[in-house]
Amino acid sequence: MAEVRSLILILGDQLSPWLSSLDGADPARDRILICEVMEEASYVRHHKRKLAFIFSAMRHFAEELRERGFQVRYTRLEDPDNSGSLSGELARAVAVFRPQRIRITEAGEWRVMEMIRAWEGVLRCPVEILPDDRFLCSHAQFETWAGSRDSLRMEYFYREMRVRTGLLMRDGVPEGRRWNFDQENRKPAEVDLFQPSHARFPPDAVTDEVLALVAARFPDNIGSLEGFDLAVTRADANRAARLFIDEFLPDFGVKQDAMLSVDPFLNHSLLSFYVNIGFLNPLDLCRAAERAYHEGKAPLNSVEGFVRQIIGWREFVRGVYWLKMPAYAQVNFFDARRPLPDFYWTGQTQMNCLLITVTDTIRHAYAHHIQRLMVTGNFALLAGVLPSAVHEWYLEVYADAYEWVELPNVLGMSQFADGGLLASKPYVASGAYIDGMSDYCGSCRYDVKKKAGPDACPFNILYWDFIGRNAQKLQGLARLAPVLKAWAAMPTDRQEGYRRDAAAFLESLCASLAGS
Ligand code: FAD
Ligand code: DLZ
Ligand code: SF4
Repeated sequence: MAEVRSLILILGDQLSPWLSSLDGADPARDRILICEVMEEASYVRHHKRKLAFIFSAMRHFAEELRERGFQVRYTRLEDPDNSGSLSGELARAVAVFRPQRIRITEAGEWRVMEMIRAWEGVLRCPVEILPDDRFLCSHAQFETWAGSRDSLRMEYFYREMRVRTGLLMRDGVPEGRRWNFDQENRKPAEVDLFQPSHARFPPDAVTDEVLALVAARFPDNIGSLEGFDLAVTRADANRAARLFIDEFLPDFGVKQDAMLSVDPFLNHSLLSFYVNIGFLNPLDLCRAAERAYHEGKAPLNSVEGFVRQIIGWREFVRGVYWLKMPAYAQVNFFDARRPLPDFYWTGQTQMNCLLITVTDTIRHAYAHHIQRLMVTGNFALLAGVLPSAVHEWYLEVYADAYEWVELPNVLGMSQFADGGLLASKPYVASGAYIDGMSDYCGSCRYDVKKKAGPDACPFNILYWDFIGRNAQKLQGLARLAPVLKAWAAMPTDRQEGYRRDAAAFLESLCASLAGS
């Protein structure tokens, strides 16, 4: 065998032909390694749909590289000599190819980077670790931006990203002379009889094989494989992106925060699966949205909102993750200790908003942002659930979840467990918010207007209990000052009533936990 120059290991969320480790790769002299391993498939109990999506996407991507002339060594999960770990599979490939060096693009997760850093010593082969330039902001650029700030605010970071990328900029000024058009967004939910349908991709033979594998090997993991319809090739992911830009982007802004029982997707893009796995390039996606604006096909409030999610929030949370890990995984500002209620796994609860959000999650391995933030996240925060348990749930149940994006969204944005490093106030709300943005409350066993007694919406009770319980820790948060003032002015017997009702409700959750 001719001497192999580079052995290029491509991870399951690095499925991009423009990956830095593939830059300059030579099909004649280099070999590619892609491996399905139990270690990655089981470090948390991923949703079945997430596993099927990742394995099928990996298998299709290996084929795409072969069609481009590359020689790909691919380990399937069921291969009898699969060692079960990335390190083990790499060692086996090194023994076969005896490459001059190993090349890898840095991993998205801290856990995997620690592993990679050990390889050179263990394998006695040079390991070249390249930056992941699929992200628009490098670690060094983010560190410089963060500087010595005590709190990091996405809005200011986003403005710099707009200037840096030139997206929606005109002569150095933001398009429409404003950075943010959220005032025009955030309309409540309404059934739209003309709502278009999102892209669906029926399984091919490769996906069918993977579905059978996941069903057999992961029978107890959460979720359903029924009606699996995710894109597992780059070509199909691009089709989904085009359909989003043409059909859904125009109303993306106004419907962004709405929640509707009959439609879990509304005008959301459902593209995070494909961006995070590497099928779609985030900058190209933003440029396509910007083009739609310039061609008069989508309004500025929608296009700006979409671009902000990607070059703003997505890059920002990744920056925070790498700036603050590994300590970030342990934060617990409110000292919350409660276990995650069982209904997060089953959907069995009488709270209709949670029933719908968890059922959507079990079915699709997807819930949109406001469901994640203001229903499941809001409830866990109000109830005082242990942040690491909340984090683990989110990492398991969503098909777009990788720790670099999930952890800061959960611990920072949703649970305020970092004490305000990432968010300016905790995202807590009573039932009125959910009622205003959704059609969930009308058919709920609880009464969203009631604030006391057994029929009162639990969010109303838990909200004030949370404020009272944490009043001291919340002092100094300007955006919560009116709420803290209202709590302080509340008659003691009403405060006591909230505390009592909350304790009884949380006790009933514990009882159902014990009985489950
Ligand atoms: P859209 O609403 O269509 O948004 C467009 C794109 O913007 C998304 O595809 C995504 O790439 C990006 N985006 C939007 N918001 C965020 C954000 N806050 N952080 C990063 N990217 C963002 N996103 C993940 O990709 N993986 C996660 O594991 C994840 N966990 C979350 C947990 C919590 C508690 C919260 C509040 C948010 C989480 N998000 C996560 C962010 C967001 O909810 C999802 O990106 C979004 O719901 C994906 O659906 P979509 O593609 O239809 O998004
Ligand atoms: C999430 C995941 C899963 C389920 N399986 C694999 C796998 O078998 N092989 C692999 O290379 N990657 C997998 N991944 C993605 C990795 O966990 C991912 O690279 C890390 O989350 C680092 O971002
Ligand atoms: Fe959720 Fe309360 Fe509305 Fe029921 S009444 S759906 S618990 S917000």
